[in-house]
Amino acid sequence: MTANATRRMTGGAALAEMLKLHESGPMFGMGGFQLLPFYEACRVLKVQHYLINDERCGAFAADAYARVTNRPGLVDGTLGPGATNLATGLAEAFNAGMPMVAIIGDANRQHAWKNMTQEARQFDVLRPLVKEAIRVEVISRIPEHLRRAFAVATSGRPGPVLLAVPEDIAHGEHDFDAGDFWIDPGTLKAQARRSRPARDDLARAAALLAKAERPLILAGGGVHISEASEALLALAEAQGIPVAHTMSGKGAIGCNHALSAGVFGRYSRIANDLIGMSDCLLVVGCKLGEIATKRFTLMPAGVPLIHLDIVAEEIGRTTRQDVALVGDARCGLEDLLAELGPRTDRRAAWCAEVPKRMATWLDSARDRLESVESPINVGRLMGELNKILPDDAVLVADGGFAGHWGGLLFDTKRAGRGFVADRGFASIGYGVPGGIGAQIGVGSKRRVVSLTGDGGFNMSMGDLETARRVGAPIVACIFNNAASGYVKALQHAVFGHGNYQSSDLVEMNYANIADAMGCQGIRVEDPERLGDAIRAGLENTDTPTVLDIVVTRDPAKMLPAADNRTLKVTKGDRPV
Ligand SMILES: Cc1ncc(C[n+]2csc(CCOP(=O)(O)OP(=O)(O)O)c2C)c(N)n1
Ligand SMILES: [Mg+2]
Repeated sequence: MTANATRRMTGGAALAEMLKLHESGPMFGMGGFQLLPFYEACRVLKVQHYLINDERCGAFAADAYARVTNRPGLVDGTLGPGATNLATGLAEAFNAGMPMVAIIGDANRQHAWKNMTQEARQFDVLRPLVKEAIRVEVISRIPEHLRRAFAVATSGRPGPVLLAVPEDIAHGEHDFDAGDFWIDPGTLKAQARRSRPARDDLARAAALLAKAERPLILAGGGVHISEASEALLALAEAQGIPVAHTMSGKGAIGCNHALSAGVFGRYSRIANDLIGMSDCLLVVGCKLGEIATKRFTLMPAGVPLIHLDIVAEEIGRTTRQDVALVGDARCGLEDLLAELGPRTDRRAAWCAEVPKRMATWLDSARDRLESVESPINVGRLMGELNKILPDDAVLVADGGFAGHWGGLLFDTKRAGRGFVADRGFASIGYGVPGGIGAQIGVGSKRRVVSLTGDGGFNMSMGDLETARRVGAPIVACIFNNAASGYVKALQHAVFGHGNYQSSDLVEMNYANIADAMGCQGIRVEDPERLGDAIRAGLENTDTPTVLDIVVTRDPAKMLPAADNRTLKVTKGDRPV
């Protein structure tokens, strides 16, 4: 090819060509006129593209795909409602730091703002929900813009990038410079462009850790983005430092590892107590937001705190720190280990506290994990999943109780992102589309189970059709409590028994609905049948499976870690 060779194609085709070069994952979206040349080019170039039934679900699927692969999730929406439907999913990816590229169709610039159909200030609507928003104004710059989108999406704290493509750009033809179709291989995947903390900061952090008797690592989702699990485990084992995690950080080390202290924050097994006992906290890849800190009350004053994060200005945002380590989690953990030197056994007693306390906690949780109550206690479902799911399975959790129960009671059996919860924005409706994205991301050999409330399922059950069509045999476990349960439980706790407003759902049989949609539907009312139902779902790889699990309707019993009969609520307080 000569330096001046040109390639004549539409703007839409140039977009597809650049995505193909990026070897990026499947795209989820719903077409419209503006992006049709892009769709046609996806067909011709075999860029995998899946129709989704709601663009929000497309963004959720792309988000979950990104979570299990660290590669940018791809999503598109057409001008107007397609674009604005992306808002919730973009906010999730933005808050959770997930790499994503979202392409939206925009109005033909010949006629924009002349009451074009489907027109709205969509760019302004979505702008605050993405890390970078790019509007293509010059067709020849499409390759450059795509490179920029991938660079921004995968570097620093990853995030979604919006690319708005006016109709005349997507449909217009141009003699592109053939040499401009290149990519930067360093930007295909997060964590791109790693950086290391400053040497003197590392020395100060190491000095604090070295003198600590009871240090504790608090791991957030950044550990997964950085793929820092090995470095984390090496540091934890060599130095005798137990590891607690946020909901997004679950799997930072395997939950069944002797040093795993489980989740900390709003929900906790033993970790919050260990935080209270610790004399040095090392926070890694964690924003220390409301849930992780129990609304900013959990981190003890006066205990040295080291905060390692890729975003400099995130450090100190919610919680005072003694040492700020700015850099990639994996690099920072490797450097800390190198700085701390050889293995030490001097914290053996502190480390031994963890499995001892965990065993005591487990005893106290048996009433939930092994419950024989009917209607079924959600804890029993978690107990069965812990027993049955293969080590490499992924559990996706929706924004309602699913995330809470899963975050507290689910055990990943190895390090890595085995638990995917939409904690960035905590929307309900993530379970099914998140399951689809995760399944496509991990491939057909691994099984994906998703947890969703009935309310969340009602929101996105249309995409069970997508799951079936694209061949994603997810096992969707629906907590059928005939309620917007979390809301009802809060109303019960705050306003008292019987005082519920707009939190009841009608009784539904989701197994029948699944059957009618050509999926496997199994209704489970007897806790002793749960195990077989889960196994039947895992065995079926031909269609998605819906387990319609009838769980408690008593709002006093819905909260995973609190008993409403003893829960003390002061007015204006958020009880859980
Ligand atoms: C889109 C959206 N709307 C509202 C909420 C607030 N919310 C949190 S949990 C919840 C209840 C959801 O009901 P369901 O999906 O049935 O789950 P359950 O709590 O009953 O298990 C609601 C409405 C939310 N998180 N997301
Ligand atoms: Mg419900």
